[in-house]
Amino acid sequence: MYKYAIVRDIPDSFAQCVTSFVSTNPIDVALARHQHQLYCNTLERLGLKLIRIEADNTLPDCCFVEDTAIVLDELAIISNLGLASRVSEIKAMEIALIPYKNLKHIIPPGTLEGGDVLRIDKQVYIGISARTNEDGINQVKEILHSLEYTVHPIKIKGTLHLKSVVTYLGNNTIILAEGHLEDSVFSTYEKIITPMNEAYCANCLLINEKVLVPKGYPASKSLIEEKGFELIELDMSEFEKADGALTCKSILF
Ligand code: CIR
Repeated sequence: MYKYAIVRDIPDSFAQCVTSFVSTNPIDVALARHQHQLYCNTLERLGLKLIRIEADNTLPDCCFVEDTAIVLDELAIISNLGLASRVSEIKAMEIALIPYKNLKHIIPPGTLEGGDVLRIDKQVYIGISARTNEDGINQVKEILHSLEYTVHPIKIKGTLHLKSVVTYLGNNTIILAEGHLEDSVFSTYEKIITPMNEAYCANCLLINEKVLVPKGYPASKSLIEEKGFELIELDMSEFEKADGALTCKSILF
């Protein structure tokens, strides 16, 4: 069961974040703040105590805290983000985690972003992406070796992070967007495959037996419900425009 969620407020500069999203409809920062508040309220309603980090207007992507650390029961690993404009985001995360965890660090030339890290019990799947390199993954392996975690590097294609296309729902079941991973990966799990036009719904957030899903993906929602999961829908429109999804906006432990 998770007890804490680290979240970070939305900076005034959020509309200048890095994104591959092409749209004539720019990010509405006020709406993003409203959606983020509902997200935070939902985490609290699910029993989590929020650890809230202030926004930094010089870091437009700073609300995507997931990328800045991997937090496990035994320790936390502070990332070295793969995008220069985001590297300083780790400072506030270190300060937030110091009271709770022993900290380790990924150091250059290794890079790692938490969005590439999917942990399921003692299995740690890490996407090799434009943001996370093999050196970074090897450093995680070293750090976790004595703690009996198994690290699995995974080649991904056509997506920002591993967790943009696959997340864990509980009950040995993953949700996955087709076409970004080799078929043999995750063969031991039950799979829910999102329809092609609903790939964004492959990022869901499991919190204490409830599954948060982005609003507006009805086919995926039905598939998840058919498997018996309890869902909570949240509007993520302004974060989707920023290439961000549900897991990106918190670190749970
Ligand atoms: C970025 O490109 O770095 C941000 N705009 C989005 C990061 C999303 N984070 C995540 O998937 N864990």
